[in-house]
Amino acid sequence: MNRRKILALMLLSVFAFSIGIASISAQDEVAPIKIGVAVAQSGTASAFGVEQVIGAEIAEAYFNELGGVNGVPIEIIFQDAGTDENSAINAFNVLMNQDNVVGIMGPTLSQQAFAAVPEADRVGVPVIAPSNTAAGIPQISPFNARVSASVTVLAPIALKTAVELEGVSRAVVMFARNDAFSASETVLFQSAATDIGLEVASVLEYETTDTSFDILASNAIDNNPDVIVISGLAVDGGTLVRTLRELGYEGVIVGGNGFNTPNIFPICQDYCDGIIVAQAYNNQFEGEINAAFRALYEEGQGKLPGQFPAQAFTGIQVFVEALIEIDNTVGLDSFGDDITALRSALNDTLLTLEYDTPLGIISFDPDGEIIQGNFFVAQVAMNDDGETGSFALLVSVSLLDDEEATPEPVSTPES
Ligand code: 1QQ
Repeated sequence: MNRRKILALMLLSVFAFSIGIASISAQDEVAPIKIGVAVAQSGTASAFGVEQVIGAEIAEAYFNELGGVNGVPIEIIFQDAGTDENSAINAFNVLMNQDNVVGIMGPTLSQQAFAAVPEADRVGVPVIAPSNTAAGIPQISPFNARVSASVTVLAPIALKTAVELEGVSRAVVMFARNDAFSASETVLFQSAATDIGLEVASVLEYETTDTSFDILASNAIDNNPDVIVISGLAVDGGTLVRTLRELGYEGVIVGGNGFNTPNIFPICQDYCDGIIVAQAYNNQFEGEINAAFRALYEEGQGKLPGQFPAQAFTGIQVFVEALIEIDNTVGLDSFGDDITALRSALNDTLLTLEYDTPLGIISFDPDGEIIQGNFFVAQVAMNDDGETGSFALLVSVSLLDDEEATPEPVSTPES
């Protein structure tokens, strides 16, 4: 081969090489689709929020591995929504107006949703609530849907189980009056009590910011209840449980959705043992995507997932599958730079689909209320170390086909 030919070949291969590079980097540079996540990464609600972050991160990796939105990756942008209303409003505004996300999953608390969702409504950004369970959440805005089953569904199931399994008859009901979810849930607990013939001896109020519960707990115990039903958040609720037990209460405790995180275990420790709580997710639920989610969570966390990361995963799944549907029908490209139109199409589309998720098959009613069939009642079983424990499955409830099954109790260690 003469030098000219060698040179030509070298040039050709450099050219081919650079084309290769160009096409790879062009592929890498496809702008990802940005989805905002505004959950509590600070303050007391981070007891729930840190788990939601994990669920969202697993979803991001999982769906990108599957090809994202027809080859376009998703990118989750996190903004700490804190524990109060203003932090949630700020996080929403940054995500909508600076990060230009197509939709937002958040915030953590219903109390924050009533303040922050109207902001998204004004801009026209679809919001998926990962954990807002108060009555009226989907109705805040046509742009708001939730993957977190309402207190309307969960509260009666928990109370009915306590009556059936523990034979209780006289209740004291307690709730945090400064929290929208707790104030909403207690109404459901109280009416469910009446429906099933449980006497409510007293209804006692407190605030999530309270730190000493001695007087409140004594009041409750003085009413001689055999069941105490608590609607609060994780830190206050866990501390209240500990105080009730320290003051000698030995009856049944039913906790609301605020008790659905293993992050209560270090708070009430051994005293968490036995708390009965209704759940919208159980990690033993059979289904391909739940098995995949559970394995990824366990691989990263060394324990099995609870309800909050599962709902967060599901919220991201809803956005991804709705975006794929839009791409398959009208094409994402057809929106050009018109993010307002894309956000609106995303909102319309996500409400119409059915999703096979770790929570089971779900869909939405026209308001954005979740339609879900599978629910569970669990009982906290603490380990000997007094710091870790699990939500042991007591009852599975299938609402869509009206079938109720009581399986063998299964241990599902979340921590
Ligand atoms: C709500 C709740 C809380 C327990 C969420 C973490 O259900 O605020 O609606």
